[in-house]
Amino acid sequence: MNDEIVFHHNPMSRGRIVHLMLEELGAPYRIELHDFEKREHKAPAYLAINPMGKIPAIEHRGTVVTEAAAICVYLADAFPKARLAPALDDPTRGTYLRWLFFGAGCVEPAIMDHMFKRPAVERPSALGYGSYDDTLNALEKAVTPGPFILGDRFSAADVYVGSQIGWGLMTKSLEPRPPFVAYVARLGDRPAFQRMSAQNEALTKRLAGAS
Ligand SMILES: N[C@@H](CCC(=O)N[C@@H](CS)C(=O)NCC(=O)O)C(=O)O
Repeated sequence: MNDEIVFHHNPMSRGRIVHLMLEELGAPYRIELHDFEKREHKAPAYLAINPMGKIPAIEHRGTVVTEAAAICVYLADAFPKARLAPALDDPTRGTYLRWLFFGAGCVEPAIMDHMFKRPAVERPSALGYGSYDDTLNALEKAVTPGPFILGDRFSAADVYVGSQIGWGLMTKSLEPRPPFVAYVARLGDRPAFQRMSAQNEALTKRLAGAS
């Protein structure tokens, strides 16, 4: 069986989350770069892979996976030797899934609405994330006391939630609360993070040279 992962990527995108996951995983992967300027992500060949025309996506063992959080969960399970997910019968899997889904379902829309200054809605209780403040207070609990979401054990939940916190701090869409800043600094010290950053710097230059 061909076990290579095909990774559809753009270095200025949520593809960085998956790139970090792949570097943490240590599994073989090949990057298919999509130039946003050239609208390569909206070409029919890519729309056949991801009808949303969005990055990231992966192809692995004949299956397409899209959605950064789903890709992280999928890869952690597909490559258990990397120990990036608790086993199915490990109770901490509940905590792991809880914060991964919270990241995708609550943190992401909360910080996006905040960044775009979307007007307040009539019934915030109908929003899955409720309010920006409640979301941040819960998120703070996820990374406290740390060092990781599962305590001493680093997991794919840190890859996903940590990437969102890092992006939120960088874009100032997330309040720079000390636990967030300290958590992101810890993740940034990891060799996989440093490899991912260096590779994306080079990929960004390559795309700039090609446009
Ligand atoms: N829900 C998707 C969002 C993916 C997404 O929005 N990707 C952006 C880049 S960060 C994109 O491809 N934008 C290009 C476009 O929509 O034209 C995920 O979590 O993977």
